[in-house]
Amino acid sequence: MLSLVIITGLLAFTSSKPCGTGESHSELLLSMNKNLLRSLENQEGLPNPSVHLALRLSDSHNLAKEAEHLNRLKSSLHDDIQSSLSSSQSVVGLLALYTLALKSSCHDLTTVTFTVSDKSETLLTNLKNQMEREKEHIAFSHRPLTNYYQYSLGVLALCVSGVRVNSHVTNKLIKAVEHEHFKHGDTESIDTYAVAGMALQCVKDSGSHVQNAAELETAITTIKQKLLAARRPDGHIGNEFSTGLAVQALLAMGNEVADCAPSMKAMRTAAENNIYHNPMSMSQTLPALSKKSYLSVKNKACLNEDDTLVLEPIDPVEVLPSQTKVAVTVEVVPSSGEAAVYSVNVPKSSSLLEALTLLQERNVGFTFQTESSLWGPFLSVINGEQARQSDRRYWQTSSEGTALSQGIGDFKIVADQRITIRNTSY
Ligand code: B12
Repeated sequence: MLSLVIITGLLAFTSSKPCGTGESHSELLLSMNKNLLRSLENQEGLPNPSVHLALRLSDSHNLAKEAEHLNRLKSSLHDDIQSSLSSSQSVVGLLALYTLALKSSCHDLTTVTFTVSDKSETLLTNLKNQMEREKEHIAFSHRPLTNYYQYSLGVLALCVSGVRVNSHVTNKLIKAVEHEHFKHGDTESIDTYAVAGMALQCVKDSGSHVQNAAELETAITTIKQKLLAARRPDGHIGNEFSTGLAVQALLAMGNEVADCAPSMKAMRTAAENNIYHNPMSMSQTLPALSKKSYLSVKNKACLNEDDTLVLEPIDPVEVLPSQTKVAVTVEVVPSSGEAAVYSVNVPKSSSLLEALTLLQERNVGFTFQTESSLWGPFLSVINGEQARQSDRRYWQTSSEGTALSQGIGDFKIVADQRITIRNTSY
């Protein structure tokens, strides 16, 4: 009897503070949800459809702010995609995220159109056309025009919107899983396996892919195995930034992911340590922590939604640069292979972007340029040399032989460090 009382007591304790974490699970979800909502206010550049999607998949809402953001997506993001389509650029990933964002707000997708070559067609028709181009590019050169992550997002967005995905399009994704074509630089892209898993699960559930049902099933099983095998000792799947998508995929594919599962614990710890301060990483992680996946967009009804999420005003805190300086050595390896080395002292905890900016201002022959993206500034040109995505090249950042897991805007320099930036093919 006594042992029963103890066990019941312990169960009650663990359900309020799951797995012995400091903050309760629901408090953490609420604080991430608020941070994500707050990110809309500080957003520079385009409104972010991935952030919108995550806000809409949450249990708590601020419906007025979400409606306002939806309008910004329908104007600014829409115009940006329109101009990319007009200049024949491949924007399948952005189109797919835009579709998912609109669908998550239960917006009537048939009312959203783009005009290409004087012809006005719906968002979904444009997405389908973009997917056809991607598919033909794969047939021709074994790679999509963009990447398999975006190709998977395209399949997912069409499928959750109730569009029957062309079986040739799905087959190309199945083949890519079979041939292990999902790479991020020189490592496996767990993020891509995860999105492909959600996309293929959706196709399976829709019952439309009847011809090659066995191959589809094999691909889904392979993805599950890949994700489970990519689990690190600390519980993350791939790395801190792919775990959210990986857990979403496992949930979508019918796996049980308990609150106390190592991957959930790992994400909670990372969230508590403010690893997910980039709104994009928060947007991919929060749904997983609330045990939702992008697949849930399919049946979203937007009825009787909670409207209690309010942002308390916060006093702006001025962060003064640290008095302590750290030495940064930047080694640039262009495509010629002739390395150049630069050094600069920066306040401790400066971002790599701040360090590179300081270095550029010194006029020591180092220059750089960035392109904006949903993740923040993407390093595109160094010393006048562009690493072009169209040539399958990029400026890879690494330290001590290990690729940095964050971009130049987020990576903080806390001790003397040597950073290598190499023009690399992928
Ligand atoms: C494909 C991809 C790449 C490709 C992009 C080119 C291409 N056309 O395929 C390549 C291999 C070049 C690449 C490079 C890098 N990547 Co990358 N990439 C991705 C991936 C798998 C998909 C991105 C995508 O297409 N999104 C869909 C479209 C609609 O969104 P988008 O924002 O418009 O997409 C563009 C940007 O995301 C940009 N991009 C890609 N990676 C990164 C990373 C950063 C930090 C930034 C600012 C931009 C950026 O390229 C995309 C295509 O143009 C994501 C996975 C994820 N979870 O998002 C990782 C991801 C975004 N990458 C990541 C990282 C760390 C990098 C690198 C910093 C690695 C390194 N040490 O060099 C570099 C960027 C260095 C630089 N020059 O600034 C991390 C970012 C984590 C974080 N907290 O910042 C992710 C989340 C992977 C992961 N789980 O670790 N990447």
